[in-house]
Amino acid sequence: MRRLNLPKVYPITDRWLSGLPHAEQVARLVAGGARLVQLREKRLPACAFYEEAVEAVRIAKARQARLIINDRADLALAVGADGVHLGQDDLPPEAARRLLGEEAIIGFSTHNVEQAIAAAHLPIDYLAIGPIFPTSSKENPDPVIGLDGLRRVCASVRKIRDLPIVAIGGISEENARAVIEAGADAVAIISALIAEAEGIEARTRRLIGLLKG
Ligand code: TZP
Ligand code: MG
Repeated sequence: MRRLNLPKVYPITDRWLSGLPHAEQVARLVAGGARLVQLREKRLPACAFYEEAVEAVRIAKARQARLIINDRADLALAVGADGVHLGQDDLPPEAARRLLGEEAIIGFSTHNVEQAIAAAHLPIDYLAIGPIFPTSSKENPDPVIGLDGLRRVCASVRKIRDLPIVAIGGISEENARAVIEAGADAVAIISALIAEAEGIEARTRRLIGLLKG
């Protein structure tokens, strides 16, 4: 299987935190240089999310950025997104792979070493691990694993397979470099980029600059 070339900064949208439609968040994130964005929506009805996702895909494609849909392989397929991000309780990655095909990007959330080891055997393109630090962007988050937990996950997964690892949870300008130095290929971020509608583009550009090289 090919190895996904992940940009170091992987922003995730949140309509309720930012107060902006998903497509507008994507427009600001890609204007700031984001190359891969995830749409994360837990409340809107599918028909409303679909409309926003169609527009978000259009904006991302115009800037050669890739777009991933959280939770819903059916929506990812319907809107022509680049892939889907699945959690432990979503459609199994094998089923999403059958639905979306070999070219689709499939990401998978894990929360501890045991889940990460199991995930390394799945047909996925990247593994997400977290929360690394405390977060208030997720309801009922799993226990924080810290940088030591991240190091343990990276070491365990890489014994099995060269699978890109995305760290998530409480990551900000202040700690992002330490997260990459602990072994993550990328940082997935909600609040530190989009919690305030004003300045999304500038914050994205700054973070990408901070992690360059
Ligand atoms: N999964 C683990 S932590 C988290 C998710 C979706 C929330 C990350 O948001 P933030 O604001 O970057 O901590
Ligand atoms: Mg999910």
